[in-house]
Amino acid sequence: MDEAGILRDLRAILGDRGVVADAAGMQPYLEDWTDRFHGRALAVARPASTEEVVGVVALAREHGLGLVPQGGRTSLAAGATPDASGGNLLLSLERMNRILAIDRVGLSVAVEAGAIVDTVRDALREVGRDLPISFGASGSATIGGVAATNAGGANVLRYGMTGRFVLGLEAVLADGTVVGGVTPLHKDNAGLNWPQLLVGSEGTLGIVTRAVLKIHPLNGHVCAALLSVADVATALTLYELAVDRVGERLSAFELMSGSAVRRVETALKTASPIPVSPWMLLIEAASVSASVEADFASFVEAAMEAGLVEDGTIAASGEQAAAFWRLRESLTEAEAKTGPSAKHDVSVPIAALPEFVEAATAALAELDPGLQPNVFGHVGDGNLHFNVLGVDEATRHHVNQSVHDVVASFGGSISAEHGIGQYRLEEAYRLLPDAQLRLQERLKQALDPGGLFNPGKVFRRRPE
Ligand code: 2HG
Ligand code: ZN
Repeated sequence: MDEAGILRDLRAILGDRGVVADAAGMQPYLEDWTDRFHGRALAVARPASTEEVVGVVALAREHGLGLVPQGGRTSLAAGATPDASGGNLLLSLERMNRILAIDRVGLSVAVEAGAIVDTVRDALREVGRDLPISFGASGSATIGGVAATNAGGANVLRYGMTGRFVLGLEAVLADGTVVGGVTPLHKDNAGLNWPQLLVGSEGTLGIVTRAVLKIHPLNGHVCAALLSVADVATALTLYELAVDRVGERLSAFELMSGSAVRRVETALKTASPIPVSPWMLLIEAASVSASVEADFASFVEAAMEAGLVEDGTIAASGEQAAAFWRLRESLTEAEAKTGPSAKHDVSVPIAALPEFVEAATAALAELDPGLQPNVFGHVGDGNLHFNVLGVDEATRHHVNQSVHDVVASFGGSISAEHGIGQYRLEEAYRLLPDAQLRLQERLKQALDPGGLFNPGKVFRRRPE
């Protein structure tokens, strides 16, 4: 069938509101956040229900069209951007954005996949509950997107990755089957834990249409400190002290290089609340009990007495804490403002962080002494964004390879939280163990033999 016929059938399934096919309307759906990948597509399908998703999947299967699912389009791995062929359909879940049920006692929330993370979190906070999935893009990212990509963020050291929140999913498979649902069961060992197979699959194995997530008590007492330390080794000593003194109430332990913070000051005209030093830490603890405040203050005092901290302050108000977080969450935007960069989202064993930073810095200097790293990340997860400035798409592969080779020498991961998408596809096939790649290919073959879902992401395309 020709393009016009496919669009006619799509409109019959979704109605006019459910289809965007004009160039201007489609534009925002075709670009990735970093502005590095630009794709083309036949149309954007915007279903309003699971049944409509089933209809779109059937249409795509019938015509051999790739289907690229999209949430908030904030992927840093171009996981939701179509390729340049123009032969794919985009599947935006943005109209499926309802909060279906909040269970205060049962500690769960059921939502449609297109619900925005912040919207769900705000609704929960109104009733004294919380969804501590915390990262800069949470105002656009959707629950379906963060579940399908197993998104990370600043609270992972305490609550785990998004997959840890997932109690259940509803999903549409490539053959049109609707599997699962949103009954809030905290325990369910009846068979395989299949929802976790879709977690982190980046839309390549099924389309998440609904989710039921575990929620947490809203911590009424939150403490934040912005501290400067001389080096990464000292940051690690401080982390150990925080674990001892603050325990399970520690909710964030974020590292920022001084040069990354300076970039926020210059590119975004936002001043750092404390003088910029070689390395800075944003540390947070939270609890339902006020006792966390005294314990946090005594931890910071002990750190200062031990000479681990060069300068710093504990936030005296919620506004000051918010200013600390604004600085932290502006690092990505400030980096983007300075031009194209080679992104690295790596993890190594936590104790190896200082040695890794040294080795990766040395490897870059050897490759090209002019290369400038822009480093920040999540100490408690052993996860650093060891990004490199001024590297465009034509040359970034050498830089990626050089940093990833260092990561591999530490037994680390080339993606701690952002995923493979299309950005890291070649590096995944270069560095992931063969046994893992073969297992992944077998799962893909079993669930999506026609290669319908998110072609060219996570999995290499099969030869025609
Ligand atoms: C963060 O930690 C995000 O702020 C984005 O994961 C990291 O911009 C990046 O590379
Ligand atoms: Zn991160």
